[in-house]
Amino acid sequence: MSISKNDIEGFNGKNSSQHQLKLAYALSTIEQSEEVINKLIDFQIAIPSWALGTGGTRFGRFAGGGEPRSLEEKIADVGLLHALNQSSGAISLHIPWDIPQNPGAIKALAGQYGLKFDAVNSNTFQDQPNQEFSYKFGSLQHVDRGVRKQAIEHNIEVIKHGIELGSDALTVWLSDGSCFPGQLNFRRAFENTLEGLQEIYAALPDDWKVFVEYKAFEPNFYSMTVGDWGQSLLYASKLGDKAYTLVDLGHHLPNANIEQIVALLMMEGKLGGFHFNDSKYGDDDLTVGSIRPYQLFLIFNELISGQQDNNPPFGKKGFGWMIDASHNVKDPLEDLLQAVEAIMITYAQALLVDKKKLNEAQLNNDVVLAQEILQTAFRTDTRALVAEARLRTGGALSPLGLFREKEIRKQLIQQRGAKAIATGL
Ligand SMILES: [Mn+2]
Repeated sequence: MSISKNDIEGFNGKNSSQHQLKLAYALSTIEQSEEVINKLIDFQIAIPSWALGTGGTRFGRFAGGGEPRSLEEKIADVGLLHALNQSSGAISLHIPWDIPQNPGAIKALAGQYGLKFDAVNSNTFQDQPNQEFSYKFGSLQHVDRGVRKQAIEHNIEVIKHGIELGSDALTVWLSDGSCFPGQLNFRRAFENTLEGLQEIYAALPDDWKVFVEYKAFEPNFYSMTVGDWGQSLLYASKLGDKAYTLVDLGHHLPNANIEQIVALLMMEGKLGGFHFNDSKYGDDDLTVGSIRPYQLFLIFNELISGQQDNNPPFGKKGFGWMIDASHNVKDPLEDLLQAVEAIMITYAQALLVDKKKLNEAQLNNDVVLAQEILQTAFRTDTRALVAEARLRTGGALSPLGLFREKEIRKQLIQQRGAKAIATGL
């Protein structure tokens, strides 16, 4: 299933006059419009291979049909998203759900869709068939050296797959921890984990990075061995220059000040990756921007103002930006289009913050003015600028609108069947 240039041009033609009206208003009221459009054009967000199918919960999974049945079909789905929005130019693979059997062919296929391979992800949070040791009591933290060795070797294997595909980063998320007090010796768990990460780190090519992702709770509910940004930063600092902290928005305790975390990680040059989603209570994996758009804006504001020499600029090789959500009740592709849209709108809003005025307000302790400056930017409608960035790069004025108009899900169901289920959670 792919969408043709003609389809996109036809759709854009039909919607052009409406768009031009909105754009003219935006251009006349937003001084930095051109600069914002150019930054939006550069911005790419990776799509994880596990987000293309319907997500399940502990209680059930209600698939919508037409899900990708193979890695090739997953790449086709991301290619479709990218054709529609021109901002989803990378795919992040999860091993072993998506082991490329023929890396050369997979790389070539991705290239046809204009896609690159983002960070590769390891999995030691599940047991795989034929695996010698179980991860029931952890992987890198495990008291048994044999289990730890198996987890280390798996991560090294993932790096090898990534090298073949042209990826340049490994994301390690560990479910290690404990469910009950006394179950774990915290210090031993940390030291074992660090030792394992050091062995994995040693296997990284020179131009690679490793992202250490943290999570406050789940599946372990008493302690997590990489439970917060402090612990992640501790590992990343001890590992070395190629190790960074990865922030997943849903992996914090309720009401955590994520924007402050982002600011300090950037100050230390240790923010490496970002997983976008949203939540009401915990790791809900809801669509980014659907619950707390202002929080997302404040995070972007820090990301933009934290750009320094030791932090790569937006849109270039640097941060690993990825959507990490689960789509239980929405069409996964529609949800991903909404997510990318929300990120672009918010990024554009944050670019509008008057940094100079904000700095002055802060130095004058003018709290009211500081809030006014932030909220003026947040309340600016940047949708026409986002649409214009897409138009200039060959995307659709409304990716979701075209997806629905072409009845793409219906076509995918016809092609792949109503019971096609993607690998993943
Ligand atoms: Mn994540």
